[in-house]
Amino acid sequence: MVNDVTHLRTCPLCEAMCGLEVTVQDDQVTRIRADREDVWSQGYLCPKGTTLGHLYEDPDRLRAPLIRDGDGFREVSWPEAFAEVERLLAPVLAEDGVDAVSCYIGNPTAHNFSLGRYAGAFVPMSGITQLYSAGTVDQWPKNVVATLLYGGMWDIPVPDLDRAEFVLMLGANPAASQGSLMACPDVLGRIDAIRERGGRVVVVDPRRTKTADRAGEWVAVQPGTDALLLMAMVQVLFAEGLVDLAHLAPLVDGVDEVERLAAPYRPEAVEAVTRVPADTIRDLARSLAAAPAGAVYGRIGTCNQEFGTLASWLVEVLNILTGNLDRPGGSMFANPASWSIVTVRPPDQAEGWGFNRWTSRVRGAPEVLGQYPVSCLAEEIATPGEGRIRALVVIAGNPVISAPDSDRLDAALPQLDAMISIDNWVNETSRHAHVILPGLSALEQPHYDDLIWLFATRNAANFSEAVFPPPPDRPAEWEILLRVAAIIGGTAAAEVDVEGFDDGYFMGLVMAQQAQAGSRIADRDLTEILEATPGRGPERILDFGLRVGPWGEGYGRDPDGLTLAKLREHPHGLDLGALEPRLPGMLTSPGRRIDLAPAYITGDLDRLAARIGRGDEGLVLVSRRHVRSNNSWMHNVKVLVKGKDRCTLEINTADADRLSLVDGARARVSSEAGSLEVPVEVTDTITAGVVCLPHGWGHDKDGTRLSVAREHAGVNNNVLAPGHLVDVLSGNAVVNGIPVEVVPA
Ligand SMILES: Nc1nc2c(c(=O)[nH]1)N[C@H]1C(S)=C(S)[C@@H](COP(=O)(O)OP(=O)(O)OC[C@H]3O[C@@H](n4cnc5c(=O)[nH]c(N)nc54)[C@H](O)[C@@H]3O)O[C@H]1N2
Ligand SMILES: Nc1nc2c(c(=O)[nH]1)N[C@H]1C(S)=C(S)[C@@H](COP(=O)(O)OP(=O)(O)OC[C@H]3O[C@@H](n4cnc5c(=O)[nH]c(N)nc54)[C@H](O)[C@@H]3O)O[C@H]1N2
Ligand code: SF4
Ligand SMILES: [Mo]
Repeated sequence: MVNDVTHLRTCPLCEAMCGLEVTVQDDQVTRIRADREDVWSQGYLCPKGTTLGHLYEDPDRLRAPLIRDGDGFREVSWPEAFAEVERLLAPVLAEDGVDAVSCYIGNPTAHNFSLGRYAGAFVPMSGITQLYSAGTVDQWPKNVVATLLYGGMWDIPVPDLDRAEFVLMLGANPAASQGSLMACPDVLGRIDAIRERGGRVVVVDPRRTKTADRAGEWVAVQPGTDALLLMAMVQVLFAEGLVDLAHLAPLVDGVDEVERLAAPYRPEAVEAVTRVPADTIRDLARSLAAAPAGAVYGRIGTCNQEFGTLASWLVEVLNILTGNLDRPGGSMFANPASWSIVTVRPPDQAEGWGFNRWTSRVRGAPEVLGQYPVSCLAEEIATPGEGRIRALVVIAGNPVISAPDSDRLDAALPQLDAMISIDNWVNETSRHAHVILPGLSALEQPHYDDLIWLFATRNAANFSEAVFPPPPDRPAEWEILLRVAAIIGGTAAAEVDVEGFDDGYFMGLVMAQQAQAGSRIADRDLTEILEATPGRGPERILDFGLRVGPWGEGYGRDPDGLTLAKLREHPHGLDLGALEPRLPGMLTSPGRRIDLAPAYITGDLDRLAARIGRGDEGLVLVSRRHVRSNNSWMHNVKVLVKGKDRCTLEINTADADRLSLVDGARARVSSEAGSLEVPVEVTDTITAGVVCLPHGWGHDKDGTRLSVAREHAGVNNNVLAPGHLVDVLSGNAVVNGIPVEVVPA
């Protein structure tokens, strides 16, 4: 049409980072389709990417701040909202100090241009010491392992899918998730290509997922027992003389220790408990060792479970013992074009890192990488006494749905003296807030991923401009974060100098970068860097990150190098090539060596050994995702939720027959934590003894403003997840492998 304007824009919804072509007419989105010329995604997209316009236009999306008014909310101006934040926090801070204030950081933070870069400012500036996040229902085990093996909590290698000949995938379903801690558009296409070039992909999952179907090889596993399966593969490698560290040999300690520890785990010793035949385990170990290059990759199914850290550790151990770490076609480290603060060791952490430096007030849970398990949050709010959390800032999170023991958290939040949600909707969590501060819609802000490029299967860079100008009176989320942090830190709401705080934060980033080993600006004058990097907010940080990054111009060192201005000349993105080996240079572990058998991890092996003797547990529950859903927050998009009910309990035919359940009938599912009713879906794509619910549903609570989601409410599987169940080493929630009882409703 005549007035149509087409914008290029990276989809911010998941790690695939698809390039989109967004066509608009005035302030309306008329069409979204894949950008076929995007150098990274090359025309790939999923059904969610085309709904950014629906999110933008959603009448339920908040465009102004809300403050609590009786049982409901009232729209207010931004100055009024920040004044209310100050008014609510003042007594808490005066009486109990900042230790009574906590925050929860949710998943979209990792995908949001502003929030991602300024969460790192919010925490130190506010002085908040008790921090919770979705990370402890997600990848905390991976963070622990990366820290202990490679030195940094985000040093997580990814399978080099473009060159691998053998991939063993555990607890991941990229057909739904589109890849996780593995940023790659069109993972299924990559799986096809591996098979076409004569390679193999094997999927280990209690469910025969669409990913397993595409891979053509499915290994059904008993939930929570991946560590035993992987340990037996390690045993086979040693027993059959298949260990070959190749280029890694000079860097790695502890190989003999791993051999000794793995010795008892013969495949026959674990086949009953894992339900994986010994021959299959031997074949997997031999195939990995024999492949010219291959990788083991484990994701959320291997993290959100009883032995999350051991399983995540063994993924690395197998990649290392077969010489596949850091080799093309193996498991490699990406090299992001833009330097990120997330790669810096926190100032309070010693070399080698300390765990259990302090413990939680109520249950005595150890701190792990600065956080307690998210399941502690409810009790820390609800249990009276000194040190109780009285105020909470929720940043782009919905823990009432996403955290275990969710009914307890739902009951605890109303006991807060002050709750501030930085969120774009009134949902199950933010309905408890006293103040809701909405961010801009994705299309109203620029975009460049930060954290996600650390997990890319190929190096690239892509910046997108905002599609729509932000409404004139609306602060971006980085500004909201700075203002709230400043208020918690003791500045009067009316007096917050956002630009001053932003300059302070930016200077801190520059100094942190200069202190890094190998910094290209170590000897440069701070004011010179400041003057050479004009601008403000996340764009300035990005420009700086690109300049000091591996392809950057380095403030004059390489005049042809990358800057934000140069990247802007590539609206379809800039391809920076296949992953390249980065060891030992990128290691920040003590002595730049890899300790394959850290005592912190191997100390948990007795618990694993004891699992072998623990018999059949009856039915256990696991979680799943669907490509048309995104955690808890996209169920208000009509085109995504329409059609067949997707919040069903998957159950195997044999179990259904035994329990007199038929497809479509309702079942009551109960665990020690709670109980719910849900329609069943009888299917042989799930192993007998396992049932499965998607996570992120349960939108029938009063007081939300999600008109579409309410019509497709579903049930919240975290009502069933007992909060005390955590992976011991990481504190990560166990939401997979929960014992449940199922009866006809
Ligand atoms: N049983 C079970 N539980 C799980 C999981 C599981 O597999 N099984 N998975 C876990 C995992 S991996 C994760 S990451 C967590 C997710 O847990 P959370 O991060 O707590 O939840 P989300 O559903 O991602 O909610 C995101 C919130 O951010 C808001 N939001 C969306 N976009 C924006 C934005 O741009 N700005 C702002 N300010 N707000 C925004 C939404 O309205 C919503 O309130 O759930 C975990 N919980
Ligand atoms: N469409 C969509 N995409 C998403 C999300 C979403 O909600 N929807 N969420 C995003 C987020 S925050 C994350 S963290 C990622 C997660 O991305 P993935 O890790 O790929 O997550 P899932 O698709 O849930 O697949 C996990 C699989 O683990 C299996 N599983 C459960 N328990 C076990 C076990 O004990 N052992 C093994 N081996 N397998 C097990 C489940 O059956 C399931 O098939 O997805 C991201 N992408
Ligand atoms: S796979 Fe879908 S949600 Fe993920 S980035 Fe691409 S279009 Fe967006
Ligand atoms: Mo996640």
